[in-house]
Amino acid sequence: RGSINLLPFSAIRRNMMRDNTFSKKVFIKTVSDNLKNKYRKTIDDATQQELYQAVSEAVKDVIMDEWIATQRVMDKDDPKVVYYMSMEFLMGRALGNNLINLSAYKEVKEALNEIGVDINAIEDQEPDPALGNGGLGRLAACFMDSLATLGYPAYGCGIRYRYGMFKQQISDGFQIEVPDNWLKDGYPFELRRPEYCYEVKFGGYVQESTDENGELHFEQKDYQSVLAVPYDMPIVGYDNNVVNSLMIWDAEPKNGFSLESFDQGDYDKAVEQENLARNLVEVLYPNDNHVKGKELRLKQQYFFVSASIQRALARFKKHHSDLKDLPNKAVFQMNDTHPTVAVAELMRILVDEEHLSWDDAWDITTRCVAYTNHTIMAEALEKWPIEIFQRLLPRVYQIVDEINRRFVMQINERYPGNEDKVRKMAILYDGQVKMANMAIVAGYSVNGVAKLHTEILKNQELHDFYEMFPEKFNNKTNGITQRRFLAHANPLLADWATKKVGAGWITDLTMLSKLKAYADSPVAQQEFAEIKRANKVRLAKYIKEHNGIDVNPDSIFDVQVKRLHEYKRQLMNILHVMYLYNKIKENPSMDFYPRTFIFGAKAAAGYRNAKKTIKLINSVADVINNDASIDGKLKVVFIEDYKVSNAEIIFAAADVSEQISTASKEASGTGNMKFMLNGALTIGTMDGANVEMFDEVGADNMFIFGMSSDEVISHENRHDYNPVDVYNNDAELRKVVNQLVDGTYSPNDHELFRELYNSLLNPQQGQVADRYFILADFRSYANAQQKINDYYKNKSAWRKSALLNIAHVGKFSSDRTIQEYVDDIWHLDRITVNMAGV
Ligand code: 6GP
Repeated sequence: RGSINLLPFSAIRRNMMRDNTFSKKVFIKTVSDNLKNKYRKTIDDATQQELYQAVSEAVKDVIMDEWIATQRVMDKDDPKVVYYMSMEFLMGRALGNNLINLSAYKEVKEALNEIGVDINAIEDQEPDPALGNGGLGRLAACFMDSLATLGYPAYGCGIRYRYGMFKQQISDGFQIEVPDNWLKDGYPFELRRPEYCYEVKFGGYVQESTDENGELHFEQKDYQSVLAVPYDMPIVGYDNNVVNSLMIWDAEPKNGFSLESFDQGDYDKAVEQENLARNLVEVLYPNDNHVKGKELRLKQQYFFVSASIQRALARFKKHHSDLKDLPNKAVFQMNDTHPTVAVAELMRILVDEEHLSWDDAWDITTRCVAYTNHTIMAEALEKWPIEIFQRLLPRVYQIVDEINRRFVMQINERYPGNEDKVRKMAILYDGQVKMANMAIVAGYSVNGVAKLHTEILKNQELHDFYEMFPEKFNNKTNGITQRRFLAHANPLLADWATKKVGAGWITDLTMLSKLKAYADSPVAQQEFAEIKRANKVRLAKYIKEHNGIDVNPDSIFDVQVKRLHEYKRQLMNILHVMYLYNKIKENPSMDFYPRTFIFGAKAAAGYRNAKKTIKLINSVADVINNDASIDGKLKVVFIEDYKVSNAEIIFAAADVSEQISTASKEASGTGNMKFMLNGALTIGTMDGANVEMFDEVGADNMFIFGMSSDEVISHENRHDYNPVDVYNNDAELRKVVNQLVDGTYSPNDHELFRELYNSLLNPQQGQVADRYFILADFRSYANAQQKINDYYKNKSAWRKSALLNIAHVGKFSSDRTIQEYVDDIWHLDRITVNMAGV
């Protein structure tokens, strides 16, 4: 074993190796033992699902050793830990990713191959755990991957929703939401940890009492409570033996029927506690960049935050007795305002349970919590009616009230008599608890997620706070993990890159800059083109299987995949498709490179315009795809149930990446980076991280169009944008907009798309016409699209640009982002996990 420890091989090899060669035999033996013990089956009669479970158990066996070793190091070294608190973790499938990070993917693939098992089919058996909506949740998942890979001690803290994001079905062109029971077959990569249960209390009232020393005590009485039970998921670092944990909390009734309640004869209350536990973690709220102040959601927030902080403090106390050391050992990063109640909960525990003075508790808390803002969309700002907050969390509310009282004093000191400042900045105002304000007041760091976004926060949205606390504000441009989105998603390109520049890019994405040397090489261009084509064939096959549509892999694959939201402007994209279709019909011989427009997007269940946009895309697809007269030049595909697992296939196959949000609205975007990594060229606005992509890759390799964020914001402030003018002055655009309501795409119901039409031209009460400047930007969008058409014909130029995109993607690794968080905010030390002797 001694010699094996010297080898730079992953753990799976160590376990499954004999004489320095990977023992496929041992691996297969493990799999078949698992099948026998779990199902009383052999490899030959096992189902694919059973094989998936058995393979996963074999892989888990390897992970467990590293997980134990990592925990041992954490116990021994007692390093500072980041707790990444997030309502959402959009992890995607684990099996393939774990194998990649154990650097055992190829070996296992071959081993399975030898017994006639296709690893892709096995991977497809895994549910795609969608415990998140979109960008915010996926970012959290990328961060977990990078933290482990860089060797930083971290816990993800979240909720184990029984039902994550719904499964999307398309029926007659409409979205239907179907529950996604991801746990139904059992999830092999989770570990129930009943030994770390905590009680979380809701409701009741606060009883005040004075002890013999005259000290005040506060006790929550007559409450309902649940037991929070954590499930840990391993987060495997890349080839470094580090395995961090994602702890997601399940809720269970405290002890079935609580005895105390029975003593009081309060049967109803016992039943309520049962129901509370059942409902609490039942389902993820399916809104992206939007909140509705639902009581159950506040319960979810407090539930996972309270449990996570209790577990963090218990860990801390194993090594320390003085809570003043907490900021040296723990930092709580709040992923948007959703976990902001952490501020008050930590204060409550320090003051009520640990008996610290308010000032000491505040000093500790404000050195332990930090806040990330992910959006400036007003509808995403969390505000809770005081009535709900106080009823649900009576003691926590008192603490918020005191934090607010002291902060308002501070505002008054700094701006005497300025009620406007109080109105804008107070935590409690107008009968509401404003979570962002609490996060900023308590957090020692406030960060945006791209340069432009952070500037907008400082200069507009959060300007008052910036003036008061400039030192808190900082930028952390988002990133993505290349392990999932290149190594796993695009093995052909990954191997090719490794051949050209070595494997270093897997943990240092800037190494891809060496590809610049190949950008002009005809051979490299050709190789890249073949890989892209193979990936397009793979996606075409997926589309054929799932949508029944034939698409031409030699057409331009033009892709917009992301949540459906008006500010992301899928509507502009499909209007432009309608516009192209009109042009082709009018002039069949016009110069036009065949194009396949691919969409994928889930809409929040209650978001009417978003759902209508999905229907519109499908209706346009129906008409265009069935029109033989255009000779297949134009195709439109809406991919059902867009999720992490099919995203991986989609990014790899894209030629054109649509990043067309109204400037200033997309805080960063991360899909944009995944496309770039896979050699797609971006058509986009100067919004979010597009701006920084532009800085990296330059105007020659990206198609920028549309109004700047300054222009958008100034129109918004001056209320001087009138889409009717644009409509009147552009006949082609007018025709397209009219087609929304003339039956071209809805012959049986001309009114079907009236709401979309109205959103552009006839605002209903309380709305703004074309709030997202679709008509304003349309012409410049169409022009940029025309440039793409022309440029693509120049194969060598296009491929060169694609290669240059890949070569300049280095900055957008989440490894870089995490290193910045560590340097500027978290101040963590790396751990080293040595498997010698394990
Ligand atoms: C998203 C932003 O919309 C997106 O631009 C960004 O890349 C992502 O967060 C990660 O930072 N925001 C959300 O998903 C959200 O719900 C509250 O914000």
